This record gives sequence, C-alpha cells and structure tokens, in this order.
Amino acid sequence: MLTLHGFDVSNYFNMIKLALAYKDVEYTKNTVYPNQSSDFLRLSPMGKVPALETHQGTLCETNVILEYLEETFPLPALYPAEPFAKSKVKELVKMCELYLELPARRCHPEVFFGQVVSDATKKEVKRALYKGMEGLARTAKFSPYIAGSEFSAADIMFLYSADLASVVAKKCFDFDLLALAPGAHELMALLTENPHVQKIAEERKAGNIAFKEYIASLS
Ligand SMILES: N[C@@H](CCC(=O)N[C@@H](CS)C(=O)NCC(=O)O)C(=O)O
Repeated sequence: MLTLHGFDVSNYFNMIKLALAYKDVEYTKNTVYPNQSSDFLRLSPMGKVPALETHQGTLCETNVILEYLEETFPLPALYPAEPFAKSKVKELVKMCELYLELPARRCHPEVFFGQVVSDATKKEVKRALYKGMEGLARTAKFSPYIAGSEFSAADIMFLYSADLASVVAKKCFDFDLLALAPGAHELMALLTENPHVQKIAEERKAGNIAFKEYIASLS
C-alpha cells in the first residue's frame, strides 16, 4: 500500500491526491508538515511535501510522482500514449510549475502568512506572472482541457498552481491572471466542478485550522 506524506492545505500534495483519486488508487495518508528533522529528511531529501512511499522506497517531486503513478497505474490515463502529445502534456506541467507556481510562491508570505514581501520582489513576480500566463496561453489548448479534449496531468498542475497564482495576482497586483489566457477561467470552472476536486477542497478547508496552529507554533 502506498503512503502519501504531506498535508491537506498543500497544493502540491493535493495534485497527488487528485491523481490518486482519479486513478482510484488506495493509499494511506500521513499528515506531516514540511520539516528538516533527520527522520523526515530520510523520506524527503529536501524536507518538502508531497513524498510518496512505495514498497521500493520513497519518491519526491510532484511531476515525478505523477509520472510514476501513470506508469504503475496506467488507467485511466493522465498522459496521452503518443510520444509527442505526451511530451506536450509534460511541457504544460513544467510551464505551470516554473512560470506560475514558482513566481507566485515568492509572494505567499505576504498573501497567506501576513508577512511583508519587498516591492522589488513583487515587481519581479508581477512581470513573471504576466509572462508566464501569456506564454501558457500560446501553447495551451483550453478545449476544454489544457492540452486538448482529454483531462491530463497538466490540468492537475494547472488547477492547483493557477488558483494560488491568481490569488497572488489579485491580492498583490489587482489583476485577473486567468483572463490573460482565453479559456482559462472556463477550464478552472470545469475542473472545480469535479467531485474529486470538491472533496479535496473540503479536506483542504478542514485542514486549514490545524495548519494555522502549526504556522503559529513556528513563531
Ligand atoms: N518541487 C517540489 C515542491 C514541493 C513544495 O514546495 N511543497 C511545499 C508545500 S506546498 C513545501 O514542502 N514547502 C516547504 C519548503 O519549501 O521547505 C514538488 O514538486 O513536489
């Protein structure tokens, strides 16, 4: 049986939860916050979540875990079989992470944790988010899914990256990030209707109380 380490408020953790739910794979959840304890670093070399424990050892990095799940539990598929189409999905996964998730994350301390992020950082993030979403718009299909007619791993990465990045864009810069990519709002609405996504959102809400207590305990 697989064990998924992480916590319900984490967007990366929720990407894996959604893939597991979509593929109807049973697993045990171990709630753990990112940390640098030697025990956890043995599981997750950077002390980050998610980490997926398998009978062969533990895997980290969300895109790698998504690909492992695809190879281990091929159906229903999260990647097309045809090599070029599969690589296009991987390209979208990577673009969402590199150009939406990671820049937006630099403003998370201010948006989600009441800290202050410098104006210089915010200027860089704003520019990066515009560039990222405009770049995504050039290659994404949004017809209705991000890579075309089929739901894929790229939709999972888009869902949980673009939602937080949109909150950052709105709160820090007062602009509508999804509006930069025609079809992105519609896709977000479609994905949000999915019963697995809704269940994960409820669990995220429920996990927020414990997460806030954990954050408070750090200061
Ligand atoms: N590149 C990692 C990023 C995972 C990540 O940043 N997870 C956050 C929680 S949402 C975390 O563990 N943060 C703690 C840290 O960065 O030390 C992945 O793809 O899984």
